[in-house]
Amino acid sequence: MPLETPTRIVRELARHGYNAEREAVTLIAGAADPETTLARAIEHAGADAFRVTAADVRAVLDSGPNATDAPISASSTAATPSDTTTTDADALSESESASTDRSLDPSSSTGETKAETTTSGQSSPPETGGSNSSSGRQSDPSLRSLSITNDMTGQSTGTGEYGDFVKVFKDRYEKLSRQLRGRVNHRPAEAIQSMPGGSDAAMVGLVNDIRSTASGHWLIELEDTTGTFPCLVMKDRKFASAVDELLMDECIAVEGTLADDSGIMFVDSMHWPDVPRTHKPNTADRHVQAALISDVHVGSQEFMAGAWHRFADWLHTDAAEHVEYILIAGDMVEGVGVYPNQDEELDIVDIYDQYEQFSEYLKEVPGDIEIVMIPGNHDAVRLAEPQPGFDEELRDIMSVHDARITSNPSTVTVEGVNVLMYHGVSLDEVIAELPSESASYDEPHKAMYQLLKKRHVAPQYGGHTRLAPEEQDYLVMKEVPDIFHTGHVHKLGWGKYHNVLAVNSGCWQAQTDFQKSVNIDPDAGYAPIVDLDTLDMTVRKFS
Ligand code: D5M
Ligand code: FE
Ligand code: ZN
Repeated sequence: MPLETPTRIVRELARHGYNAEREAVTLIAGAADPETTLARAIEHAGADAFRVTAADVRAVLDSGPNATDAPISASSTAATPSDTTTTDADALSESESASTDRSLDPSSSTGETKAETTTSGQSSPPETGGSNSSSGRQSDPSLRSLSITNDMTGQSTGTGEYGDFVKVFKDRYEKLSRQLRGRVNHRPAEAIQSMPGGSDAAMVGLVNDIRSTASGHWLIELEDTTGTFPCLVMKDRKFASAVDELLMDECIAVEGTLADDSGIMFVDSMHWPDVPRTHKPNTADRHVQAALISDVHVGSQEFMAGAWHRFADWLHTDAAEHVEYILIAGDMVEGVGVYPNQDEELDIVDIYDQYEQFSEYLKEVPGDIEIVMIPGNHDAVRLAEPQPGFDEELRDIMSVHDARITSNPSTVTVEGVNVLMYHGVSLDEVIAELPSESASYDEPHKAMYQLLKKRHVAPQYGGHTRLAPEEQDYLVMKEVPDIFHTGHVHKLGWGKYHNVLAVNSGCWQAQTDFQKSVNIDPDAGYAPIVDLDTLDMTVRKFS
């Protein structure tokens, strides 16, 4: 099989158990005889290496029997990578229209693709290989910075007993009430109960109950660590519509006046922990990009291998030279037994085989790209959130790319930019419970705005999202992220909320029978690419 595309080369290397530097792949693609060059580069790398480097390929090209042909062949075959980028260019131009079409919030997305010319930086003749260092395709790993906070893998202490629930809600209250304390002069529920009738009062609490009264007003019961207190929002108040956006167990503050008998508070204002409007996001101090993807669903009959190959191919081109990170927000594989009758649509029935296959697809990604992964509801970790990162056996299977594996949710700081990664199961609930203007499958980023406002990735306990009580509430957004990245709903949507870039990244799985039956039309085969120095976003289409 001719090795005319980077993906083919990467796959061939992977078949031999090797990962590859991007530049190595480019050099092989540009060689007169890619097959031989590849075989000899593998030999040069040696059996103990796990990566074929550009130096290996150069050594082969410089020293081989065809060495004298090399400059000619390199320049004459410079067309090879350019040919392959024609395909990429198609993808790019598609993505240009896609990104413009999909600019749900044009002010926050550039809608502009930054395709490099396909000739720049490619295929320097091997003997001048040193000059390749000027090619932008070479990234300098020493410039990178990546750290993870809030990883709870191995920290789970929950036993599911009553005491754990008390602890986790107490911690939630502590963390979120702190965000509200400076804004209202609140008193504990217990103290409010004994205040004189008619007093002004304020309370911070978790929403314990929401009921509409016979006359159409809203009765919200708030709970703090001392007790509960009923708060009445009259239907004609301007902020009454905000009650429609409330979820159980979220933390809010109210200010108002007590009734004559001090048995209820008439609410005059409501407050959320929220993201300050003045939030100034951190940005990288060099031009570097991250691809935000999720929901790969390898093992499903609907997994879009072709789109994935095109994405991987593109990553090997100059246009992707600044993509140094890929953040994957869960659902690496389709899993087994996740939904009823799911097995009828499985391509790979064994969960470990699914991860093996996922690992094969990961190998197509240039070896120098840093990958961070969190699990989702289809992955083989506990379903209840927070979900710990993959266990040793799965890490071992996926070790090929040395990806960082962390819990769902986690905050990943990339070049100074705080990216909150969360798979997104609670989005189904936010979309189901809130009015469609506030959250819908067509505008998943708006559902994300609600979570940012509530400063919690999955507020509601006991509903569709399963939560596991732990010593602390890992699902609280203690710090304001600069980027909030989710997946799960398989819809692409992005926008800015108080300067935080919210991105729901679509999927790599075509519509399933279930999705057809409920009219979910997934956005499959897109890769949102974020400039970490500006937080501008470009969407590239590979499907
Ligand atoms: O789910 C992708 C999206 O589709 C997410 O919004 C849930 C929804 N979904 C998919 N299959 C089902 C079934 N069988 N029941 C309910 N909801 C479903 P993901 O879990 O990421 O595949
Ligand atoms: Fe999914
Ligand atoms: Zn999911």
